[in-house]
Amino acid sequence: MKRIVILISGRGSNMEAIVKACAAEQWPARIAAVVSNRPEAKGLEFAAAHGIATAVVDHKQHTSREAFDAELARAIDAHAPDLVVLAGFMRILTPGFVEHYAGRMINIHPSLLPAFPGLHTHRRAIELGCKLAGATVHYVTAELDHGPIVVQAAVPVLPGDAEATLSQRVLVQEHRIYPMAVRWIVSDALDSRDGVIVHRGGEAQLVVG
Ligand code: NHR
Ligand code: GAR
Repeated sequence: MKRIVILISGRGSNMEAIVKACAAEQWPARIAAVVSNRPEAKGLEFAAAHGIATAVVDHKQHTSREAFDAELARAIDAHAPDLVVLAGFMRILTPGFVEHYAGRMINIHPSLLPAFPGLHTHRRAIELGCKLAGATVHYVTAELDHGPIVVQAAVPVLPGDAEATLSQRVLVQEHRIYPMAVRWIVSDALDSRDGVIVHRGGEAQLVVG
């Protein structure tokens, strides 16, 4: 059984989708803990209600990113994870922290990377008149939103879209591709070829919503 620790900062709907898929599809894995940097994160309630261990490491209680990351790593490593899943986790992580979890930490980013790394992806896509938007699951590297891509989902940007309508359309697809990506990893279905992640069985690593 692979052990998964999920990091959240807020609502936790992606975490919820992963918890539910893990149970429904009987993955060879368990969600060992959910950790938040915000004590008020809504997702903590869902995790606790499902019998999952929760922890809070409040970034506001730490004077530097290094000190916060050290405490965060302690909370995570208490659960000996095989995989760390960033699910709406909103703190940039230091290179030392990323190195400690190299090859076993993934993130979902709400854009079609390499377009729009960083924040406010949907607003920026609308402002620039993009016709296609989406989300990307990628391995986390020290460079923000730049790690090897596991799977992407694409959705149209529709006339009249606002940040709220576009982000909702993308979120529906996030809830499809993030559980899929985690399932692939815990069942050892992925391979790295020249730095590119490929599904050994040839399953599509693109979802079009
Ligand atoms: N850390 C590293 N080193 N590499 C990545 O690829 C990371 C990461 C930490 C988080 C998620 C990412 C996203 O999917 C992620 C990927 C937060 C920010 C940010 O600017 C940017 C990207 C992501 C997450 N955070 C502000 C900060 O100062 C705080 C913003 C807030 O609290 O609302 O850390 O988009
Ligand atoms: C998701 O859309 C996720 O892609 C995005 O925040 C939302 C979290 O929702 N992540 C980031 O913007 C990371 N910077 P959730 O808490 O309901 O999963």
